[in-house]
Amino acid sequence: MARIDEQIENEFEEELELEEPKLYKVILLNDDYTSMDFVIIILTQVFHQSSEKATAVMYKIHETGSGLCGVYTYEIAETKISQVHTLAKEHQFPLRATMEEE
Ligand code: TYC
Repeated sequence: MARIDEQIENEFEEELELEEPKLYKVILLNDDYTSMDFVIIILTQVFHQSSEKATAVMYKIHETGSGLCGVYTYEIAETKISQVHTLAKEHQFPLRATMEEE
């Protein structure tokens, strides 16, 4: 029965293109030059984190080398990464972000 339900669901999904999109983690990397305040600004402005959460994530990155900023579909993750790199370049910081499939 479960097999038939699954088959019917698959047929519907194929017809309606309802497959869940893949999700990607956007990860910020530590470096020795970007200021802590700038990283907190990035986490609040680009990733919409509260200042408490942004501060905790910034220290996690500082202490362990990397940290999770958010989880998005591919295009949104790519846009966030490009915003981070553009803002970092404008402020002359070497801050880098990357993504990993969930
Ligand atoms: N390590 C940096 C410093 O000591 C702070 C920092 C935190 C840099 C997180 C990048 O993604 C980063 N100023």
